[in-house]
Amino acid sequence: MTRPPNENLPTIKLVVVGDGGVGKSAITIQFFQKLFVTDYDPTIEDSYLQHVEVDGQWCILDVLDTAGQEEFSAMREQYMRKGDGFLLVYSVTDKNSYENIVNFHTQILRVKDRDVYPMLLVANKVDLVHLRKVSEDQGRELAHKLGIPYIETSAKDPPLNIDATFHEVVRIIRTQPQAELEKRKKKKLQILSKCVLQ
Ligand SMILES: Nc1nc2c(ncn2[C@@H]2O[C@H](COP(=O)(O)OP(=O)(O)OP(=O)(O)O)[C@@H](O)[C@H]2O)c(=O)[nH]1
Ligand SMILES: [Mg+2]
Repeated sequence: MTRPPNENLPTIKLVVVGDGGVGKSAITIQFFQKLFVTDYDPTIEDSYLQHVEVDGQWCILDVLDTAGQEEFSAMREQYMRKGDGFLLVYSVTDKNSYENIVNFHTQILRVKDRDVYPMLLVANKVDLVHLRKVSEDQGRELAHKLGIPYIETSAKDPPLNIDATFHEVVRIIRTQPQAELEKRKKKKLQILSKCVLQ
């Protein structure tokens, strides 16, 4: 792999959220270490740092793998403040984890005080076909309702869409601020033109 140029690269902070046991750590470790962790060891908080090239542009990816277990939920607001973008992960074998996504989404928007924020809905464990409880249609429907993109993953070997997930959220982060700025500019212009007309 070619190394990034020795210059000041932008750091992108990603936060991986979702219920306990959905595979947040498995996805993150598969991306950073290229291996599948079969044991379930509930996370308190882990972070990973790596130079990553997405669409020919290098950045430093700073990923926070969070605790899904309810007992650590008090830490949520604090890490949500730090994220430039979020992976909202549920397991297709766990309906509750799917239903809970809306709470993570709402809390992120509230903490960020924004109507939209870079997020990607991640439907994990799609390799467990016979245990699947949430269909692709249901996943896409939720993503549509939340106004965010959707991707299906498996952290198990051979991994499915793991690199694509991290690359996609970087793309969303890179494009969203511009869209936000344009929206604000438009709003400002509308207010100005109203003032001039009055
Ligand atoms: N078959 C399969 N198992 C998975 C997949 N992802 C995770 N697992 C398994 O599911 C269990 C929980 O995975 P974790 O990554 O530890 O879950 P987590 O979301 O980090 O859980 P918390 O740290 O408690 O929030 C582990 O036994 C993993 O091996 C997947 O894509 N397919
Ligand atoms: Mg974990």
